[in-house]
Amino acid sequence: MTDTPDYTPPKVWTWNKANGGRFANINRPIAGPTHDKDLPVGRHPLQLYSLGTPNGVKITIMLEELLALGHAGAEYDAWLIRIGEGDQFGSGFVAANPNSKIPALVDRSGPTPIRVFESGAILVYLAEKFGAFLPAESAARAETLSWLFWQMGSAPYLGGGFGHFYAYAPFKMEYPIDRFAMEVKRQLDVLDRRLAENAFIAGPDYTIADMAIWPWYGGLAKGWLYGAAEFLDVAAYRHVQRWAEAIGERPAVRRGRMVNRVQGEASSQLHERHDASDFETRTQDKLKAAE
Ligand SMILES: N[C@@H](CCC(=O)N[C@@H](CS)C(=O)NCC(=O)O)C(=O)O
Repeated sequence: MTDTPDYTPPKVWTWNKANGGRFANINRPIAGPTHDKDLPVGRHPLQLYSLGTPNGVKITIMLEELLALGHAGAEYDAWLIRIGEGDQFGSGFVAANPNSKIPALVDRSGPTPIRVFESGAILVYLAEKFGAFLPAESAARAETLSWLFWQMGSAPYLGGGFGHFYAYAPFKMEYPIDRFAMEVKRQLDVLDRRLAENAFIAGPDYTIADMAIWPWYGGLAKGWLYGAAEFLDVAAYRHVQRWAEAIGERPAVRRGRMVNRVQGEASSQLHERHDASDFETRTQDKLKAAE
């Protein structure tokens, strides 16, 4: 250990707004809206309110995969929620997700809008609605849901634990980085062993479990998260690498990654998506820029 423990917690915790970490401006110890703001509504049955983070990308991948399969009912409007600017605390967003986190989906295809929040719940909702990417047979379904819930329980150790202390905390602390690096490497090994024997996470078929796990652990394997590829020696997880590469090449995954994305090359960002042709416009912009 190189850092000296010099903090004694007070009897009662109080909100110290200036804790210095990245995202300190949006972290608060209370729920509920901070301001009145209705959510926009587009022309499609499904309205997605999100941002191109790993949790947001799960849903845009699923929607693009459904559309690629020919499910016209999966047409969607994707609206940008800028969490760094506090959009998740607007009254309309809180009505869609009382937990104030992206992604949130509103299904307006029936007489009464249905809200769905939590990315895992949204994936299951869409899989059941369209009868796709979640096997009907009992054993395969149980395996898929087990891995989906594995992701929901595991990723906070990767993002909120490892990623926060390695990349976002105001200074480096050996204890939490060590603790969460150990856990994340264990999780990568869980996936690597599974993928050594299976093409996809739940077995021979591509499912919502892959769509949930790939943006986090596939992104980590590809070196997209936290600048930690070397530190975690992600290249050593050969089967995760093979799977991450194969999924990343799917056209629907490429499209899904662009939606609500506000980082990276301008040509990789489609801030809002309201029509399939929005991607083509982006591609044309890219070709023009290359001229
Ligand atoms: N368990 C949630 C996690 C969602 C989540 O953490 N979303 C983050 C972005 S990836 C967010 O909206 N953060 C805003 C905030 O914490 O205020 C899910 O999977 O949907």
